[in-house]
Amino acid sequence: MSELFEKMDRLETIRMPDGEVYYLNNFDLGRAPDAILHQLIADVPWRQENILVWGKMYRQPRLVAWYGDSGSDYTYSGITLTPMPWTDLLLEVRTRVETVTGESFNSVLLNFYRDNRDSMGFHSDDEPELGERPVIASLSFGEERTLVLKHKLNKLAKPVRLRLESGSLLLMKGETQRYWKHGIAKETRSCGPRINLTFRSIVSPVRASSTTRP
Ligand SMILES: O=C(O)CCC(=O)C(=O)O
Ligand SMILES: [Mn+2]
Repeated sequence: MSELFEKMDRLETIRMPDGEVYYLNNFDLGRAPDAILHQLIADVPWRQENILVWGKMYRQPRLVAWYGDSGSDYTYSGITLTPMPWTDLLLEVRTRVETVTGESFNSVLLNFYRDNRDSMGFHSDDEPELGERPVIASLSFGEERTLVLKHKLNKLAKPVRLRLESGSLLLMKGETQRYWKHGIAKETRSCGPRINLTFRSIVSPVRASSTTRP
């Protein structure tokens, strides 16, 4: 992890057993988070995927897009995403994330939560192509939503609830994906749009995967 990141006074280390999670608000993107939100809503060719959960097909409750270096195919919940080439905006954001965290990323999954009914079910980012200890840098734009993390084995470990502010960076690394699941719940209140960018590094493309991410 970069010294720059460790020294940031806005950096919060989330206290949780068997996990390494950091949260930084007001991440310097060089532009207002809202401007980035609206550019992404307008420019990205968003898709709603069908996913296979326990043998049944569902419409994913959000829109997605996948960008990255060529060759960084990614398979989850029965779908394989072939990346679109990086855009100037995504490359600029990636450079800033890499500089601050000291990590490198070759792909990014974009999630678009249109309103309060969009969500992401509990899952771990533990697909084989992400390697042994995946490092995931997650940026949020737009409506504040709650990320809930639950320990997979230790029933005494309290779930962690994090409000992800617009313009924030969440870094998950170490054993986090092995021991914890995370997800974005639906909300009962009405919500504006939110876009989340999760930068990842595909270590080796793999064809099949059994994990599900409803
Ligand atoms: O929207 C979020 O903050 C979570 C996204 C996520 O967990 C994922 O893309 O794997
Ligand atoms: Mn995830």
